[in-house]
Amino acid sequence: VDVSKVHRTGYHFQPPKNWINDPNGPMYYNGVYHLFYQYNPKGAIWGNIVWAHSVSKDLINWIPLEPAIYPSKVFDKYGTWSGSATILPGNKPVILYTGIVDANKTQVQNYAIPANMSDPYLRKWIKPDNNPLIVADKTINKSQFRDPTTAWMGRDGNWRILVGSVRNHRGKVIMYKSNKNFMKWTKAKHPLHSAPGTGNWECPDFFPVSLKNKNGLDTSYNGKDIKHVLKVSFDVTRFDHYTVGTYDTKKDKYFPDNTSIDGWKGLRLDYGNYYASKTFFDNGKNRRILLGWANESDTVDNDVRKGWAGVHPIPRKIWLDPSGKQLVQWPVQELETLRKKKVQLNNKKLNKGEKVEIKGITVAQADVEVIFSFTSLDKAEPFDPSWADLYAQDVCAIKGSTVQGGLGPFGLLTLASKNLEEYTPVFFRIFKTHDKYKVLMCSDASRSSLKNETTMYKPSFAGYVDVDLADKKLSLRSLIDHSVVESFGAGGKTCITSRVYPTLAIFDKAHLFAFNNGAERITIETLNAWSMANAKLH
Ligand code: DQQ
Repeated sequence: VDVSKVHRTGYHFQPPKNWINDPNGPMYYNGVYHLFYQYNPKGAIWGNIVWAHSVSKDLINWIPLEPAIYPSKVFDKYGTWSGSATILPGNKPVILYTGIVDANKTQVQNYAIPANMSDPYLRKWIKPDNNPLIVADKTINKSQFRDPTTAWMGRDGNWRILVGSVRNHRGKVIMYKSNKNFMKWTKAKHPLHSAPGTGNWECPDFFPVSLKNKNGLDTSYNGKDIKHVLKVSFDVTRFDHYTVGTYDTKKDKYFPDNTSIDGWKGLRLDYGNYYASKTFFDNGKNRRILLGWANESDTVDNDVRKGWAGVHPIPRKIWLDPSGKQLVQWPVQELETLRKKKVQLNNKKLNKGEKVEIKGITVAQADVEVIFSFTSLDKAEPFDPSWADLYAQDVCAIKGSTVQGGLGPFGLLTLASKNLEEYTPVFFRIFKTHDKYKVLMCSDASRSSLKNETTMYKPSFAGYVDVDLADKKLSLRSLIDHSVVESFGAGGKTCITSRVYPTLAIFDKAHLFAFNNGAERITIETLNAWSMANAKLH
């Protein structure tokens, strides 16, 4: 087998070769979606970073263009790092990005504008000579000062942006304000928000969400019946953490709600391999879209051998759950245009220890949606109080898919070899605490590959699912794509992306099962699974 091909994705975004990381400056402009991303034109490891550029009509099929922004000026000679796009009044897009100006990684914030507004793809970008727009003052650590957000306009008519930073382990988002011309930025009196002991905050994202419906809101929108979300990528945990809260426009500060834990133990956009994400408002379909990055979990040597590293998860629509406590995410509907052959299962019972194989589709490249049900919660296992301090991931490592339980584990065995030498289970397990139930969702890579190079990362990713079990149902959707298993629990309340590298469960040697390993009988109410066509990625 050709190592460069066997784990490549069929419909998750990746360029033909080399290293990719963060999505940058996503926007919908004149009917076209723009995706820029951190890219190394020279190899499969991080370095030589430029803003590669692809455009799309549907967020799934992409047309590659030349890099839009690359080091060329004194204010970005050592790197063009992450940033965001803002569409200014008069329909004028502008990009803010971080330039690296010296070998000490000194960071400044620059802007770029389209060279030719009549080019529908906006291929060429100009970096005017009045850059940089923002440099760090003496109070700021200038090598931890990056990733400007999309700007929003306050009621006073001034623009505001955030830049991620840290001081004495306190992560923070520093706010800058500019008048209408977008060119004159001054630091606000206070950071919009900060939290002790969280380390450097990368790739901040700050946006309003509706309390009324699933529609997205323009980033500058402010009014009744909304909440704000602050997402930051924690350099130390390598997860994208967020809180839901209130933006106090008088104090120009953000206050997380008391239902949102502010820090490492808080909510994550994805409980797996997902980082440096960014949203944008799609005014074509009135929705907010989330883009992210899933790094490899293989060794650097293997990345170099295969000649590529990094993929982007499927763009997700994102909105506030009616409870107001968390976000919900779902793959954009356009993904469904890739669905080909379909198989279906209805009302299939699974007793303890039973599994059923899903056959007849290309299960190494598939979209699977399933609804499980059960008749009683009585058999739920007690939640060990000593686990309260653990991360969900640690509980999943203790209570894996083969550890028999009461209510669960049940779910899917993805990218499985025929005799289960390899498999990546995605499953639920329901626990009972003193007064309620706790639903654990796992995407466990620990048995995903027979390759056991010591540095290969095979984590038992997991998160809890805050779901009402009154109807005794749990749904799961998994997007399987050779080395990606991207899963959505309970309609997108908990999401987990895993990167896995099977050696046997590849192409048509891969198998897919639904299983139950709990004492309570589980019913597959319906399972729909589709072969997925290749997306046009390059
Ligand atoms: N990646 C970029 C930085 C950002 C980091 C550099 C996050 O701007 O902080 O490639 O992955």
